Amino acid sequence: MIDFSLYLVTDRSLSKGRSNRDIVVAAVAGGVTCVQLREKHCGTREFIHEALALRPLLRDRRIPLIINDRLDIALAVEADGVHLGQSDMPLAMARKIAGSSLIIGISAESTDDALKAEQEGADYIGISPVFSTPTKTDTAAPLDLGGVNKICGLVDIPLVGIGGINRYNAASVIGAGADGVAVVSAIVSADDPTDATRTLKTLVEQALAKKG
Ligand code: TZP
Ligand code: MG
Repeated sequence: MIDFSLYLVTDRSLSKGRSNRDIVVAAVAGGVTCVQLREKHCGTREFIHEALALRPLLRDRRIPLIINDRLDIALAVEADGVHLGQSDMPLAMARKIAGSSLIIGISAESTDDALKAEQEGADYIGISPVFSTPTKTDTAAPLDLGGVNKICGLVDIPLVGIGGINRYNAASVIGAGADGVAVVSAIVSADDPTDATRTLKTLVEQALAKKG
């Protein structure tokens, strides 16, 4: 079973000058369980360079490395998975190319998106945005906890909430039914990313334990 409970999504533009590697090393020390490399503004060669910088340190700790958007890069760097949005390569095509061993995660902004992703064989779903967030603005309206709860009741594969999640609301997202929380700024922009990760980890573990 892959542990998606505390899922870090990188963003170099929010990391206050620290590298992806700096942030990931710190988050690993704090107990992050999954890392997605998300690069929206660089070329292919640089994206590969960033992925290769993270791969050994995550592999040694058996923490999955997921590549955002780019199946070709995920395969080329032998990452553990790829995360695809609704306008990226269709899941069926990605699965055909990648085979069954690559983790494929899908972004869903609605119940229909989530059900379709599950039917088509996604390994997990990122439901978003849970809350409004300045980190990503081209999103649907926030699902809020009610929307998270509804989708979680209909889908059996792992569901991770993303969007506006922080130490003050992470437990409520798990309480609403999510298997994990994915965060960008709550870790990437923290003055002490290890401490921020540790705090989130405790909250998420407690909330998961409560559900039994
Ligand atoms: N996808 C949906 S919302 C989002 C992404 C990448 C951004 C989440 O960022 P933050 O800072 O955790 O709100
Ligand atoms: Mg995408």
